[in-house]
Amino acid sequence: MVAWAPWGVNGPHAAGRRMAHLLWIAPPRLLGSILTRTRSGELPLNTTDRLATTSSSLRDLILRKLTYTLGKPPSEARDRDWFMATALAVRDHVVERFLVQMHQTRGKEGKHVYYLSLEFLIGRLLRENVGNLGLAEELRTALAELGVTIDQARLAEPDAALGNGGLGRLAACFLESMSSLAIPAFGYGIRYDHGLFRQILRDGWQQEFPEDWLSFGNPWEFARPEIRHRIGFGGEVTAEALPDGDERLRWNPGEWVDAVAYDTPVVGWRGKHVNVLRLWRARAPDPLRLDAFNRGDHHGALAEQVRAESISKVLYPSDDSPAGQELRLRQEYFFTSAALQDLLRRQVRQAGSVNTLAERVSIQLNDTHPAIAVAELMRLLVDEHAVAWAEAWAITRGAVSYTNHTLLPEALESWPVPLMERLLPRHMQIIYRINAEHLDAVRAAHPDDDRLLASVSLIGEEHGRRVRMGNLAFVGSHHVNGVSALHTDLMRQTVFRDFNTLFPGRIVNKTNGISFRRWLMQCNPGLTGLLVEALGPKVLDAPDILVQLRDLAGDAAFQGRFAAVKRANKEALATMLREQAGVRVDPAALFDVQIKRIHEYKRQLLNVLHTVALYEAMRAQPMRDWTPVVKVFAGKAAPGYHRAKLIIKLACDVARVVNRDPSVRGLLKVAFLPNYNVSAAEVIVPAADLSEQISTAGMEASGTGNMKLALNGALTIGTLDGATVEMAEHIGAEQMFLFGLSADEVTERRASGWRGTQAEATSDTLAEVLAAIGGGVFSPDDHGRYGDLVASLRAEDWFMVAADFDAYCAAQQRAATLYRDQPAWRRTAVLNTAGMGWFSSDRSIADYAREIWGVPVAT
Ligand code: 26V
Repeated sequence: MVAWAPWGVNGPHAAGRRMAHLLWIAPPRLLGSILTRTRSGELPLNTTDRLATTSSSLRDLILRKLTYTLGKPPSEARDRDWFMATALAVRDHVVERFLVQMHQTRGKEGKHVYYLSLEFLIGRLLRENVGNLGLAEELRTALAELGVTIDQARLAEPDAALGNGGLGRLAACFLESMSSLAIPAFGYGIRYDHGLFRQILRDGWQQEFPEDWLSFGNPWEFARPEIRHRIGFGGEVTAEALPDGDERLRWNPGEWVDAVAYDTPVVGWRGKHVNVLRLWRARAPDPLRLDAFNRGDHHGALAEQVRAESISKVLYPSDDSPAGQELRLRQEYFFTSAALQDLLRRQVRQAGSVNTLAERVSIQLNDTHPAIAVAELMRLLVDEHAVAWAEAWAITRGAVSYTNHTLLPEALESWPVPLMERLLPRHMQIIYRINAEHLDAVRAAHPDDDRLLASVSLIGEEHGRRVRMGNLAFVGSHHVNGVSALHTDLMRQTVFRDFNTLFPGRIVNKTNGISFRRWLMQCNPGLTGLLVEALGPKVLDAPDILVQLRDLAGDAAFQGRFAAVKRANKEALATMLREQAGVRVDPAALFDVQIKRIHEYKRQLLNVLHTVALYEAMRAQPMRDWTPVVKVFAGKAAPGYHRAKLIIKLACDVARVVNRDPSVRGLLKVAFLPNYNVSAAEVIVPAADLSEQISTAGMEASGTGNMKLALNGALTIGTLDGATVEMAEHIGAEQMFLFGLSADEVTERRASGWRGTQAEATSDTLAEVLAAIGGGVFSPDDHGRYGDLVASLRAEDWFMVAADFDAYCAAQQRAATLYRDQPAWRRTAVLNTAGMGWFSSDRSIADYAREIWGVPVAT
């Protein structure tokens, strides 16, 4: 008996449909009244008023939602309607928990955490909410009685793709963990009308189309039109003389935009706690200029509205270059200001003044996107709340902390001073003053060190005068953290080297983690059931006991069951690849997956080169005892990142040639799955055998896909980069296929004037692969297509693709060989899962809470 089967397979059945009709004809009696407020304002929380959690009450609630909220009879309902009705019913349960919690904790809440992030990559929420509320079984039965499978409803939910990749998904995992650990927290971000673009591959070329996740409404959110903050832009600063002879500076913005709150409740594991993700939508204070409209100037009448609302229109898909556009700065300031105004209002309401802010709140900046918070909080404290400058600075530095997510110099945000002066004139003054005081202090401690001053200044002079947002965030924070041990070390040695000398101890490490609810329990119920059987239900709450699996790693019976789960998951992925990529694969083959944003430093190109090498070798000797391999690629390229798009095209070109070649039939398949998103990851992650984590060492800050895949029993082929280093420590390096240059070696190579031709000269395989690709073997329609790409590998080879090629192929060889020894492979897979308990985002968040936020955690 599998003790964990929340989303088992139950087909729609005719009896259920008949039942739904009966219920429609005779609507069910309300089971228990919905929570109501008594005259005293207290919630009547006795059990008769609570929503019942039986399957029949859930069924009735869903039917009521379908009927009265959506206005549809079951006979007319489509999958999307069932999803909406189900989500609304589940939301009622979420709200109930929230109200109960409010009732229980009123006045007793401790320090609040505010997580400011321009991105929250949430994906679907139905399964997460149902799973965390513990209602999965009841819901399945309820829907079955209505003639609907849980997957019919679930798959009709659009992904909330309000993020680009790792950084946004981390924010979503962190929110879920904060709720699971019952840490009082708010997520603050932007409610984009359009999230990350939909990717279509047309003849192998990526094309972007807008996605429209809100087009059928969002059942999880609550619009809060009454929660609205004014956000200013432009205008000028005036000085006002005060009676005591001092002067007060006042910002008179030339333009106003309203930020309107939309709240999505975030339920923690076992429904323990509910926090809120508050996303801001931009609205014009005046929806239209009636005078202009009446004059017949219809465009002009709406112009302000269009300008204001463009702020929350669309997520920037930039992952290739820091978005330089003014709109991006407007987005950053917009949501940061709304968040700070919102939390200050709460502070004043609860504590009576802003003075105790730093004791009562912790504001975490997710990368530099909200770094303007440092200046905005100063402005609000000094200009709006009349706090003295020095005290305001102490409050700001006491409340704010900052997470860095990349060291790539080209990714570090900076804004041109003239743009800042035009858009945020008061903030620019504040930044100048912060900088002056900061540089005075540096000068006092290190006289005559102009290099040091230039390096730590908030204003850079390299490409015109620009405000360096990383430096601003650094000086305004009490802690600055990296996201893996290696990344944090490199932060100390490179981008923040001088800051680390000036402020020793300010930089700390907080290795990333992933939500085990989403990335194990929900996406892999088969494996979760097996783990519960083997280790007991405690594993669902205390993932560190996964280490006990080590005792079972050599047990043939356990291995068999572990492998059976993997096999079923691979069959599901095979179906998806057939339907969505048009590629038929054998689930018995080794599934080798690389799923992440397409970027040169992530080196999908290295994987493609190996694919070509393998293909050529198989073709040359088809009768050899090959390990059948399926290469799975998925990921989006930034729309303007031509090289990344070309790499997608190459993967597709190689796929076309390989998949059509009868000489490698049954040996090699290549699939590029279009439109990678969270939901696709939830199918691929449980099905992977081999996880590609092959970034150029020193360039991937952490990675989190590496964790998801290993937790689900994939073996890692990877470089010693990001959190993969720590995974090797927890799992055992001998259970992984590690290869390639270390971060230090990469630095040395680059300094030594390395060229890819040096690798080509010593590797026949590399030479053949480059000749084939460069010569047009995979692009017969355009022989020159990959000329430049190959030339750059032969020349600078910045990402060390040529340099690492042979080592990578050798590691691939080791993986293929091990796969042929299934007991050994399975044992290693079990050991990978066993070593991953530490990588729960609950552990990450508990570390933030204790060491950065000063918030107690009950564990
Ligand atoms: C931005 C840019 C812009 C300029 C050119 C290259 C480049 C490369 C990456 C980025 C994204 C930077 C922020 C980010 O998403 N970092 C990711 O954060 C994850 C969560 O901490 C972490 O796991 C990934 O390793 C890291 O790339």
